Amino acid sequence: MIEQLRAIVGPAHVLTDPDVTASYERDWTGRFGGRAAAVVRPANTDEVAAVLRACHEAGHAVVPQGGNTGLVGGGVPRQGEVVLSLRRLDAMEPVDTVAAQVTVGAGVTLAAVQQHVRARGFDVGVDFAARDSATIGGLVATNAGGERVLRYGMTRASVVGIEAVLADGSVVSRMHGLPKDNVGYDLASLVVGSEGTLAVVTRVRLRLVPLLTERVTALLAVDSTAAALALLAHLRACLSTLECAEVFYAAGVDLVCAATGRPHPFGTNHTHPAYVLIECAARHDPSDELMAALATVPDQAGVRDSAIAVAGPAREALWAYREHHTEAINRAGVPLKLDVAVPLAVFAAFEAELRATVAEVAPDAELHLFGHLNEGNLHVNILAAGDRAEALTEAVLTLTAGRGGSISAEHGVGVAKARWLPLCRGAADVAAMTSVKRALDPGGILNPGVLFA
Ligand code: 2HG
Ligand code: ZN
Repeated sequence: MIEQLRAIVGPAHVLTDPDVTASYERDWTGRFGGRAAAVVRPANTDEVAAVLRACHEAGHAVVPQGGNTGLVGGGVPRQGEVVLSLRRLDAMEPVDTVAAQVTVGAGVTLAAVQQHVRARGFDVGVDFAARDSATIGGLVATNAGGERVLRYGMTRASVVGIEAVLADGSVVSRMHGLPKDNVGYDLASLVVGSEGTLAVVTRVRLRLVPLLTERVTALLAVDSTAAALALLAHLRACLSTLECAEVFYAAGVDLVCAATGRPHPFGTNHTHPAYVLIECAARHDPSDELMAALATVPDQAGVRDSAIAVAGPAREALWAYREHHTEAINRAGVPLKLDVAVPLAVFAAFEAELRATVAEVAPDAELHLFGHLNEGNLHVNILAAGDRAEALTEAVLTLTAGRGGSISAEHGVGVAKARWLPLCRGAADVAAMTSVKRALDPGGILNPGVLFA
């Protein structure tokens, strides 16, 4: 089969030397990975189709991979699969300025698309810290969320067309970008968030948003999670330009400052229980609107301190406290990562319960919480979990599901959460999903072990 793959993509693009394949075989955190039979790097949709046909006929499992920034083990091999790297599918078509859409290859990074469309006065609705490596195909396959979900929704909301290859090598494609198209099942929507288990995304047509060049960022120190939520409710009600609302806590700020050498946001002697980072964006300077909104924050809202930045570098300095969390945590060890969301009505109580649960199950572990406030989405990062990792996962996910939450808000299920799928999805849901999987991938070659344990 390796010979067949070499004939399809050319010998230079079938990698088997362990020194070369290593970076494709382990995830970014170092938590997941295994050996691949080979890493195959096709150049276009036809080659992807031929590779899948060959693997389908041989009954050989395939793990599709984009920028390898996933956090749930869904894009790295486990036991001798073929890794199908989509990174060479990096073509970008000109921006369709009339439709406000663009078509790009699956292997283009988010940052490259942003740069491409910003030059024409547009922007991508999705954004997050891994933008320089994460690829559009991966964003689509995982329905990536990020920092602008408050305004623009998850990746699904930005997808108007998909070309994808099914397990047997057949190509499904709907790339005309019609905002209205009710002819049959929406296959694109089905593929979004399917984590490489139903099809391999090769090209994507994205709906673009206007480029909002005027931005103001504020970091607010608050008393508690309840205060953060009260602040959010106030700001959302009076700001038409609100784009991001992120939350993090004292321990995370300490870690980021230690890892990056940055000063504490409000001076070393002023660490606060919780921090809210917000950003407003518009065509015209949104500072006045923000200042007016902040001036009317109710006294009981528990805001302790604030910093506001308009200029690019000053805004980046505030964002750094949030965006360096992942990296700073990774430097301290290999964390257990969970990604949960609960309804905002129970968010504050949940945060307290979560801390208590972790302390009870693993008293020596170090817990870092941060995330996307408006969506009730907390990234639960636990260092020094030791042999308590499984027990912690069980306890945190059970607690989350019990509060009406999601055990994977935006990172996907991957292999990391597959065992716990039934916590969030009923028997009929799982049966329907299994039927879809069997129908589209009867040989079970696409990303086995992901989504379904
Ligand atoms: C973020 O919001 C990402 O920064 C990564 O979703 C979260 O590292 C994490 O746990
Ligand atoms: Zn996130």
